[in-house]
Formats: sequence, structure tokens, C-alpha cells
Amino acid sequence: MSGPGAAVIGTGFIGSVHIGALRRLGVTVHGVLGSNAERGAERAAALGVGHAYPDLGALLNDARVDVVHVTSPNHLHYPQVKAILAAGKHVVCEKPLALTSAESAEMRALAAASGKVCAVCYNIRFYPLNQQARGMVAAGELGDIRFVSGSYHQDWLARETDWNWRLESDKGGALRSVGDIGTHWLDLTSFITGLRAQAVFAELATLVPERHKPTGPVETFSSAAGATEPVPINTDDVATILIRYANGARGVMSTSQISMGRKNALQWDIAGARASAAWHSETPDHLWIGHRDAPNQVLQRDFTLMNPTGTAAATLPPGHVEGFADSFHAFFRQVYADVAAGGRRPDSTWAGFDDGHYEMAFCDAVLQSARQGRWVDVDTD
Ligand code: SOE
Repeated sequence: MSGPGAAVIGTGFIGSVHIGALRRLGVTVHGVLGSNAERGAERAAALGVGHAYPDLGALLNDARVDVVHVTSPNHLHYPQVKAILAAGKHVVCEKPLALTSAESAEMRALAAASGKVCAVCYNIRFYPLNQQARGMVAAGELGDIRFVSGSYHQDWLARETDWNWRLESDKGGALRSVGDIGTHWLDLTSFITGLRAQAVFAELATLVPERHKPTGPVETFSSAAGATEPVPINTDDVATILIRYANGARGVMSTSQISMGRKNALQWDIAGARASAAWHSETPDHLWIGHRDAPNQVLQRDFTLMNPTGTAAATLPPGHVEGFADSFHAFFRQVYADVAAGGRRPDSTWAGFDDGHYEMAFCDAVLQSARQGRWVDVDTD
């Protein structure tokens, strides 16, 4: 008997990462759906996928497809996920889950009623040392968490000539750096600490207020060539956010998509009452562990030295650095094992639609706080 089959919506940068991870797991990708039939066919050929669906209806009618991966621009997540669940299929949706928290609340309810595996692509959880850190916090090795700090900085939108659909709020959402990368940081630190943000005080800034929008399509993380038109920008290039957690802990984080030289740099630093820990996405096989009364340690990813949570996500031998693509492999390995098991197993660690909605509620609070200049509660109800 063959395992679950997949289809992938979206054929850009992240769609091809999904396809690569699925192939590595031996999951058959029965087809892709592009932004139009012609591009779908072109990209299917380039990615070595045998079929491009002409439209979503054709994809959903394919009985071989059990799991649909949604890697389309953010504004399409809501209608596509609703259709996928109505067709009785499992779904793996890119982040942020939706354009608004009203949409994500409805998606959370539909997911709960469906009984299907409904995962959100907060893949950074699946770097093995982030899973290790979660296991360490759960075992009390850091003690009560007191302070969470960090940032997620990139440079790919630093110039006024840099363009991507994420810059347009009707496609990406009202928040850009916070929605696109800040929610990764929030998801990851909440996952590791087990603490959700209760209230935020935020400032947002658009430091490149006008950009040259290409008149043709542009791939994520690539440069545009050809004709452009000037357009005003109303989404955040940077954000600075203070956080209060329910247990009294405090947090501070920043996002930036205009930090020259910071390619894709997420870092977190978590201070507990017994010990601290820190991690940086550009050196992902190293976890710093801080002590007061003993020398600090650096744990290099090595499953002979890691806890069961960390080991479960690791694949390659120590010293063979696991990176971005490996995190999708570890993530989908767990998701597809859950699909095969008929539903989420108790020890699974992927982000579900409840987490995806929490991240949208955080975005709402950040936006309201920045507009009103005050603390705002994160309301997931
Ligand atoms: C662009 O900012 C982006 O591709 C995000 O959308 C991804 O989630 C992140 O992994 C890398 O950067």
C-alpha cells in the first residue's frame, strides 16, 4: 500500500522547498498548482513534477491527493484552506495562517471540526536544537522563564528597488515584517518556553516609504529587472515590540527587513531562574547554554548528547550541519506520520491552526498598540 499523496499550491521559492522535503520523505507529489495554468505547467516541468493542475477544483478532485500544501501568497490561504477542508483533505499551510484574525479564527474552528491534520509552516521549530531547547525548558533545566529577547532581521527588502508581493497589504496583510518573520520568532519562543504573549507595546516604522514596483512578476529573494512604477508603501520595514507573558516574564524583540548583511537572521535568548539558552538561525547546529556558577556551554547538535525531543528532529550525523531545508524535512516527517496514524499524536510538536490564530491575534495587538501608543492585550477569543 502506498503512503499519503500530496499536491502543492504555489511554485515559487517556498513551494520548491516543500517539494524537495516531500521527495526526501518518499511522498509522491501528484501535481502543483501555479498562479495561472501556464506558469504552473512551466514550473512543474522545471521542478520535475509530472502534472500541473489547471485550477484548484481539479487538484481537489484528484483522489490520490491526501494532503495539500498551501504556499500561495497570504491572501489566498483562507479561501484555499476552506476549500481543501471542505474536500476532506489534510492541509499544511504556509505562515502567516491568514490575512486577518477573523479569518484565522474561522480556520481554527473549521480545522478543529474537520478531524484532519491542519499544520502551519512554522518550520523553525524543527531545527533540532530548538526542539532540544523546548525539552530542556519542559524538564525545568532553565527554571522559571523570566526574560525572552531576540530579533529576526533580513536585508532582502533594504533597497527601494527591492520588490515582492509581501509589500502590498492586500496580498501580505496589514503587517509585513511582523507578519512574515516576527510571527516565526513569536511562534518559536512560545513553543520553546510554553508561554504565550499576554500583552504587547509596539512601534512600527516604514523606512522605505516609496518603492519601484516592477510591472512584471518577481520571485521571492530575487531582483527585478525591467520597467517599474513608483508606489507608496504602508507596511512595516521594522518593528520594536515589548512583550508581557502570563507568568510575569518580560520579552523584547525586533523585526527588520532592511538590515544590510543580515540575510535571514533569527535569534533568541531565553533567561530562566536557573540557566539561560540562546540560538541563532545562521549557526543552527549550536545551542548556547549560560550558567552563573559554572562555565557556559555550547551544545553542538549531536544526537548522542541530546534529549529525546531534540534527537527526534535530527537526521544527519553530528558535524554535518542541518539547515533550512532539513527543518522542513523533519517537520513533514512528523506531519506525514500523523496523517498515516489518522491524526495528530500526543507528542507531535508542529504548529496547528490554534497556534496560527494566536500569531494572528498577536499581529492584531501589535497593530493596535502601534496605532494607539499603549499596551494592548493579545486576544485569541
Ligand atoms: C521572506 O521574508 C521569507 O521567505 C519568509 O516568508 C519565510 O517564512 C522565512 O523562512 C524566510 O523569509
